[in-house]
Amino acid sequence: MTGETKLKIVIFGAFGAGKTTMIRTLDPGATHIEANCAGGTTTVALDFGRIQKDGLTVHLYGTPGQERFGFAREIVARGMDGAVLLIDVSSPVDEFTRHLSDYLHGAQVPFVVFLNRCENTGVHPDAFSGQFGSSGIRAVSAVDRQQCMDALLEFAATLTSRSRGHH
Ligand SMILES: Nc1nc2c(ncn2[C@@H]2O[C@H](COP(=O)(O)OP(=O)(O)OP(=O)(O)O)[C@@H](O)[C@H]2O)c(=O)[nH]1
Ligand SMILES: [Mg+2]
Repeated sequence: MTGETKLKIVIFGAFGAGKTTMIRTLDPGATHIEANCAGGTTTVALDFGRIQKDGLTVHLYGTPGQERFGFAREIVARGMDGAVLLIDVSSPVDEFTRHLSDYLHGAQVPFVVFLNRCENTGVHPDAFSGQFGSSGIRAVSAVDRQQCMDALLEFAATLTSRSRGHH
């Protein structure tokens, strides 16, 4: 066994939840395939970024949040070691986010919930706990590099301890 561990982590979440922003924050050199939409851009295929830390390489993929890009989500999800469900706490949990949560539970992949936009005033991240089964939950802001890095590496560490001995 060599010292290098590679992980594929895929970020899911509804339209505009902040997936692309989070990957850009974690890896300023990340690649994005997007289209213009009202008020900004939307991911039409994927985001890809990379994080390297202490012999660990995380390949980070972002999925499109629009429901009609389900085929792209399936392709991007293949072979993932872990998943992040990103939730915008500034609006109520929608049907599609619940669908993603059910899908990830069914996929039997380790997954964690990141609550986004927690820096906004008047939001109540605590109200979201317990809504996504037994998965871990963490409050972040996709524009805060330190918070995103801590949350992602903490999740990655749970995956490397699970996979130790299998690779
Ligand atoms: N203030 C603040 N704005 C955010 C945060 N995360 C995302 N945004 C903004 O929200 C908008 C949508 O963010 P994106 O990162 O494009 O969202 P997405 O989940 O990739 O969206 P799709 O690819 O369309 O599903 C952008 O204008 C971001 O700048 C955050 O944590 N705080
Ligand atoms: Mg996006």
